[in-house]
Amino acid sequence: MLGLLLSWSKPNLPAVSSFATNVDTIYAFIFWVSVICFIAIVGTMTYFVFKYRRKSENDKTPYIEGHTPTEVGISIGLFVLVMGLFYWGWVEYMHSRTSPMNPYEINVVGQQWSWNFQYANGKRTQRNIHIPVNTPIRLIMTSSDVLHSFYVPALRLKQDVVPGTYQYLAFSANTPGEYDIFCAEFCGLDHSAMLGKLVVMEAEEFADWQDDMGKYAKTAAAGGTQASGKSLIEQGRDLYSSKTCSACHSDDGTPRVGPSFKDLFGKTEELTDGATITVDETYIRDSIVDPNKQVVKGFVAGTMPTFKGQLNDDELNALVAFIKSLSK
Ligand code: HEC
Ligand SMILES: [Cu+2]
Repeated sequence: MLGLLLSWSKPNLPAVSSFATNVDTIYAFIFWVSVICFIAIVGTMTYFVFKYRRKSENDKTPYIEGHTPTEVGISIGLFVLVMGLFYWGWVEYMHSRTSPMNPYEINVVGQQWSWNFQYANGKRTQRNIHIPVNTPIRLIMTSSDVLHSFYVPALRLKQDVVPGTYQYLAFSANTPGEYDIFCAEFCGLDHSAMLGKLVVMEAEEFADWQDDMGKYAKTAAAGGTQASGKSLIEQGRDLYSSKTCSACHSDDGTPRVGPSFKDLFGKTEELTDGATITVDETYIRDSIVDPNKQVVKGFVAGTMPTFKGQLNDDELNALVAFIKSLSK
């Protein structure tokens, strides 16, 4: 019975994560609660319209007093129901925003009008993102121009990306195949063409695909895939020297003009205004493009020049990946 009700209200879409299945269950539950409430309310109303209709000219409406136990019961019952639904939805939502230990990370940059993906080994793809099956994935997402929204119906996941900051999504996909990606935020002329595929591959197939830089580099001209030959961390290390970060920041704990990058990621940083902050990707990015926003305790604001406009999103992603790699 329950299964039948569930399947009736199921969207006609593949569900390729446990998250997607749970979202469908919550959706079905809310749908059937609404149906039951609709029938109960409209049914009672219709019944009352007949039962208490005016039957003769001198019919007088009886004086009806409130019934406290019923009123309190309905209020508490609905409160419990609604808070229960909120809790159920919240728990599932948190699953999609917090990732398990050591996820496979991919950088996503939305851009008018395509999605760009950068993998740990430096490989890049446009439009299509490739991931291994049954592996925790974490997307570190941003936009290089306007608001976009990364939407994968098969995962039941949607996340807006905002220029200048990072958003995150965590999931794992359990069925190999190709699934649609849409941009769900009107972002300009070719918004409706901002399409792509989530390509879920068997783990070995994915490893081969990822290592195969040459073959995919050749398709770059066709708008397919590009490769730089260097891993994201190596690209970050190059920028660390070429952009003079190394003059003020060491990678081994030695104090210089600025704090060392060693063990920076994940640590609790004290700021000059007395606040503390846990160092994540967004904090590192902010520190680079807007150094005076959060000044580390014991250092002088204004010492670090801003790198705003001098580093593009790919370069910032590489620097963040490099700094993260010094904390493992
Ligand atoms: C002229 C010296 C100087 C240069 C060059 C410099 N920084 Fe800094 N940086 C500082 C100082 C001083 C601080 C601490 C004060 C603050 O937070 O602004 C800092 C803070 C930071 C922080 C926060 C560190 C923490 O412990 O919380 C990060 C991240 C950072 N810099 C990244 C970079 C990157 C990446 C580059 C190169 C693109 C760079 N910096 C170039 C001087 C510098
Ligand atoms: Cu878009």
